[in-house]
Amino acid sequence: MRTSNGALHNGTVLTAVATACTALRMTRTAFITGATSGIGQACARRFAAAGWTVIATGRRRDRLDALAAELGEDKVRVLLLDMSDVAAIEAAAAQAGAVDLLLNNAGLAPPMAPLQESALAPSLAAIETNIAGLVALTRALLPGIIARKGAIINMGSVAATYPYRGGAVYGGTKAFVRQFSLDLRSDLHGTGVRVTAIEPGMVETEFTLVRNGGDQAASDALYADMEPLTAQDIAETIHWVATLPPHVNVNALELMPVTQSFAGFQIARNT
Ligand code: NDP
Ligand code: 8X3
Repeated sequence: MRTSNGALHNGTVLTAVATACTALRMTRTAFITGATSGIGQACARRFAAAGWTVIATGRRRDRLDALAAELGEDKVRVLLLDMSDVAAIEAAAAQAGAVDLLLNNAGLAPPMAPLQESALAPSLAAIETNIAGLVALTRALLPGIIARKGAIINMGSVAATYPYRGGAVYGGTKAFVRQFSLDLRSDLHGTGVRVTAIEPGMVETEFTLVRNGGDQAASDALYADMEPLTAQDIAETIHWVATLPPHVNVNALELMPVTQSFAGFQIARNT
């Protein structure tokens, strides 16, 4: 835009320079938590295939190394990171430097027992990873993300919206993720940073195996005779969200397998 004396408007110049700088930066960097399995691993593959540099994190070193060997050590940087360790999170963020995309994917669910029949430790582990770790990492990486006008994509779940028996803590953590994502958008107003919560239903990964303490038969039974979403479905969706034009923000995106839908309320009767 030109002013009346023909000079380019300062704001327009700055925007043009910023866009040119972004375009000139050959590769973008995605920091992905929980890249050792399931959705995070599929996202690492999807973003690396699209030319991004991926910082792949998780607790299982052998899997991170295998991923780097598969995708190329020039494309994948490996960072061992336990999302329940705030000091380690801050150190990892400092090591990572500025990133264009933070995918807060690492997460887990305690076993599906009603709270009154449950052990406390698995619930606290889920809260530490799904909530505390996510907040700590986001906060630590934000200055670099703001500098790059980047994006944050948080893994929520349909469990944030639709309650089920035995899901109080897991659903509660994902409801936090949804609200945190929306409020963070307000904090970041005017920075150009985009924030999205992705909220899938059933995706066949190691999620149910972990939730059931390694019981493969229980996991197989949950996904038997139906067609769950795949980790690749979610990776494709996340890549789409991340590569929309910079003026478009998807606030929250819920998706389910066609073969999963809703059941009604339950009623405890006097008889
Ligand atoms: P997986 O169990 O296959 O993957 C979970 C990932 O999270 C692993 O890479 C694991 O890495 C990582 N992780 C778990 N705890 C920690 C921790 N303390 N520190 C660091 N990394 C950790 O499950 P999904 O791929 O399905 O799950 C990914 C996300 O998607 C989770 O947030 C989950 O809640 C969410 N989700 C899953 C759905 C599903 O049906 N599968 C549906 C909706 C949402 P490692 O063990 O190596 O540390
Ligand atoms: C897990 C989704 O549908 O298995 O986040 O509860 S579901």
